[in-house]
Order: sequence, then structure tokens, then C-alpha cells
Amino acid sequence: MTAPRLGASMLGASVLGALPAGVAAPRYDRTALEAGMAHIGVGAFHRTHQAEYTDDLLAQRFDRWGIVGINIRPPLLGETLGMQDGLYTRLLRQDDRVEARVIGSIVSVVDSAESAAPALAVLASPEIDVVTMTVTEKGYCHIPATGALDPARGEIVHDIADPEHPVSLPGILLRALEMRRATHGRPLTLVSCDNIPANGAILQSVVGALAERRGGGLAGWIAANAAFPGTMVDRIAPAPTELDRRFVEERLGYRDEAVVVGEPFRQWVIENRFAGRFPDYAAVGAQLVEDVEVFEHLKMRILNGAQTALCYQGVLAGLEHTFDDMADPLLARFVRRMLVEESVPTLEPVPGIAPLAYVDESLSRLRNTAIRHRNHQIATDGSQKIVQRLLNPIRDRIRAGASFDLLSAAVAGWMAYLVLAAERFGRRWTVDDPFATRVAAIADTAGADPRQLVAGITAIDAIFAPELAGNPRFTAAVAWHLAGFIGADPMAHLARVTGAAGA
Ligand code: CS2
Repeated sequence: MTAPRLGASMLGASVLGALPAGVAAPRYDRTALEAGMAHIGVGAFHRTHQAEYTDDLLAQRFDRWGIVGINIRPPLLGETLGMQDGLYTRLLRQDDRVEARVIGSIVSVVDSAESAAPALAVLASPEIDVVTMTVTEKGYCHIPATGALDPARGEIVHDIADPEHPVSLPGILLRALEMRRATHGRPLTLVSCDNIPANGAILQSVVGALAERRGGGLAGWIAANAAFPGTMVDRIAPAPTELDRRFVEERLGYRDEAVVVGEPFRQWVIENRFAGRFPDYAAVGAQLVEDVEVFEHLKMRILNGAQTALCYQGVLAGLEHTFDDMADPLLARFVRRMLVEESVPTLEPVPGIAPLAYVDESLSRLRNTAIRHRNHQIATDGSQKIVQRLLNPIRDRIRAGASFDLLSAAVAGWMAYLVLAAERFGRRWTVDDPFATRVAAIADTAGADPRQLVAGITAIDAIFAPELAGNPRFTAAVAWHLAGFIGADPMAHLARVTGAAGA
């Protein structure tokens, strides 16, 4: 955190009445707002997405839907949001346009990284009817390739041994449900808002697997009293930077250590499956549907697939942000072709959305020069992202007997990013991925032999399903692209690929 600057006052309840012209304030009486839901993982995404939808809802039909923000991992909230009474500025930016609004829906914050006790006190309380979460892909402690709970994960091993002092997300949720059952018995809706495939089903399965081990009828109680709706969430909101904090201080005249920046576009599709009370988000633009999976595939395979393909190739091209990647004609052409020729044909029909129009809208969002989304940020935890963004579409293409060369090039981009960070390739950047060490070890023994590298990496069965690892067309295509990307001129390879594939 930066040192507080002297001069300007800090955002908080006492300055709400004196916000500068052009900064919108909450349009409801915040002092009357009570907590009705909790959110775990109060990062930039939550603050630009669900907290804004909730702010809209409170302005339209005020109800007991204040959010208690909980962080179970750093960064903690007490010294930022806590000092500001839960208030923060949400900037929406499109190129040189900016719109500022102070969001008021977070009523209190709880830091619970040292111990789960503060989080459990909130989650088990009878006032809380809903818990939502954005804890990143790896927070669910599942095996990406299968969706099942990973019993070998350190946090899960811990929580099985000591379920009353959990450290993992599934362990904390299970303990909260157990406490609710033992005290008041009120139902709970648990909503994953992360970009994992079938997020509601995965959440239900990791919590359910731990409940089965816990015994005592807890799994049955959860089945009858909890709901795990799936969701598709969307708004691009990169990690805020010092530049954003300075913008607020210099242009808006107050200090805000919790400012967030997002694009104008937002979307939220929620499966219509709740246990007890749930906020009427449909009144403020969310879609409630019976089948969320088709929306989820659309978003993860098109928007997120494009982001993931671009981030690795962008790094290889020496570029910094997504909009820089999109300004490069070669990268832009590659990604559009990948989406149109290979990803779109794997989609099921999505009510109300034409896939090609969605591709163009997504790519135009990625050109927004005010959204400074760093390639290295999107590259983080790629092993947890490529399954739903690239590998599942490839599996569908294989089953359909169709080409998957461009998607394979995107997978090779991910591999190149990890491989080039290994010792023998000169450690060009630091990789933040649960499988970074494993891939570095493979690279250190396989050397620069692309076939060996691909054989070693695709043998990681937590990421690659056997039907991919054992498919010679797939492994050969990835090896060819990987050779190009780790070679002397990765962009020449991309140019060959982009010029050669399809029409
Ligand atoms: C991004 C997402 O970092 C990433 O993995 O692809 O955070 C993306 O910006 C959001 O899913 C957009 O809704």
C-alpha cells in the first residue's frame, strides 16, 4: 500500500455529501443499509461488477442487501476499504472517456487470512442469506481437467485433518454450513463468480466432497438447504495501479486507496436456483436463466479465449497490454481467425446472442486503450484457465473431426511462456502459475526439443485430459508451434500460421 498523501481528504462516509460535481454518489440512505450477503474475495472484479449491480439494486428498490466483504487471502481490506467505510470510486473508462461513481453497497469488511474465525462468524450468521465469491480459478482446490476436489492440495489435506479451523475456500464454506445447521438452520445460496467451467457445479462438488468425509449427515443437510447456482460474469477490470489512485487525487480531489477501473460493458447471467432469499438482480440488468452453460462457454471460449491467446503471444512480441496486442495487425488477425474458424463452431446456440457479433464486440472491447490490462496479469495461472478457454474447444473440434491448428498455436503460446521462464532459457520473466515449477523442471530435462517438451507438459493429467495427451495430431501441432515460439523469431512463426491456416 502507498503512504497516505497529505492534503486531500480520504474518501469515507463523512465526505459523501461533498463529492465533486461529476462523481455520482449512492442514491439511497446508506446509514439504513443492513448486511444480507457476504462476498469472499473483494478484488477489482467484485468491486466493478457485483458491488455495482448491488448498488444499482439498492437505488431502485432498497432492501437488506448490504455486502460484507471478506478476504481470506491478501490483499487485506482493513487498511483500504475499511478505512473508507467500505466506500470506493468505480471509474468506467472507454479510451479518453471516464465516468466516476462512488459505490456504497459494501457495508463492512473482514480480514480473515490469519484465521478463518472472522469469516466464519459472518458466514454462519442468520442475517446472511447469500454468499458470493471471486477467489480466482485456483481457489476452488479442484483438478482443472476433471473438476473434482484435489485431495492432495495442502490446504485440503489440512482441512480434512482439522475441519474446525479451515484454511481453504471449500473448507471455510463447509464449516460455515455446519455452524448454520447447528445454530439456526437457515438455508444459504452459495454463488461462484469465477471463470471456471460449470462454476456452480464445481463449487457444489468440492464442498460436497469435503462434507461426505466429514460425515454426520452434513452432506444430506447441505443438499436440502443450500443452492449453488452457476453464473457467467463479465467486465474487464485490471488490477488498479498508482496511476489510478493519482487520477482520483489530482482530478477528483480526494484520496481513494480502493479505486477500481472497469470497461463500460458488463454482463451477469445467473442460474435460477436459490435457497431462500436472493437479491432481484434481474431488475438491474442481470439475466436469470435455466441453462447458464451456453453463456459460460460463449464468454470463456470467445472473450477469455482471446485474452489468453493474446497475452502469451503479446509477451513473445514484447508488448505490454491487451490493447497493444490488438493494435498489432498480426496478433489481431490471428486471434480473430482462431475465434471465428475454430472456437465459434464449438458453441451451442445462445439465446439472444449472435456469435459473430459477439466476437466483434469482444475484440472491440479488447481494443479499449484506457483498460491497461497487462499481458502478464492475464498470463497468471494459465494452467487453471486454458482448459475452459482453449482445451475444451479443442476436444470438441477433435470429436467433430474438424481442424484445431490455431487453438493449438494458442496452447503452444502458453507453453512457450512457461518454458522460456526456465533456467536453461535464461529466465526471461517470472511466471505465476501453480504448475510453473513442474514445467520448469520438464524444460530443464527436455532442453529445447519441442516434442519432448510437449510430451512432458501434456503428461500433466491435472491439465490435459488423456484424449488430448494421447492424440498425436494434437501433440504434433502443439510441438510445431512451440518450436516456432521458442525459436529465434516467434512473430515470423505467427505470421506463417496466420497466413497459412484456413482461407
Ligand atoms: C482475464 C479475466 O485475467 C484474466 O484471466 O481473462 O479476468 C477477464 O478480464 C474477465 O473474465 C472479464 O470478465
